Amino acid sequence: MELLFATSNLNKVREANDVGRRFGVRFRQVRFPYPEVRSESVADVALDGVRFVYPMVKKPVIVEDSGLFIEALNGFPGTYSRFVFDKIGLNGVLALMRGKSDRRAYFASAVGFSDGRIVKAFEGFSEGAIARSVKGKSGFGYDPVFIPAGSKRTFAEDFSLKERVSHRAIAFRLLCEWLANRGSSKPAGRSRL
Ligand code: ITT
Repeated sequence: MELLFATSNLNKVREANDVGRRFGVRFRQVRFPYPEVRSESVADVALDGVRFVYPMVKKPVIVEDSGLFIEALNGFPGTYSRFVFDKIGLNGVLALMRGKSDRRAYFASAVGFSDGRIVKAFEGFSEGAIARSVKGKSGFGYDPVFIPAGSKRTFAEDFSLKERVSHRAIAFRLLCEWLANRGSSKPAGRSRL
């Protein structure tokens, strides 16, 4: 099946399709900019976004909101990750982390789905740490400074790991499993009608 994915970020579509392929789901990018509600929760942003987009496309559609939450910075940049990346970049974030011994951080992803009847969010998280310098060329955004738990390399150095364990891989797997099981009573993700 094909599902519309309203996003400006082609990297997200590629990562979604890496998961979708295993389930026979193809995500097709559509560009419908939507306002991002001010919230610290990626699920709130994704649900609000998909409620905005569905009436325009009138077909089953998803949006995804994601971000990097750094413990020593009280969760910053979180849902403002795109804005912060555009303004100060990776070196700006590393500068904010100078002298911090607590390097813990996590990525969060929430996929908001709507078919006009059901509005639902699927969330994935990826725990790890902020590197001391920018490393690797793969992926996008903060991948060169994020070292997933259990690894010594950043997502940008070891993209195959990202494909298997990332926040986005988890959220899209939950979505695809739910799509595959639709009609059965198996619960998945987070539901809001
Ligand atoms: P949309 O059009 O889908 O909103 P976007 O890139 O603006 O695309 P977000 O609003 O979800 O996406 O912003 C998330 C930002 O967080 C993104 O631009 C990256 O800077 C960062 N980010 C999210 N997921 C990431 C990942 O898997 N790896 C690296 N950085 C990521």
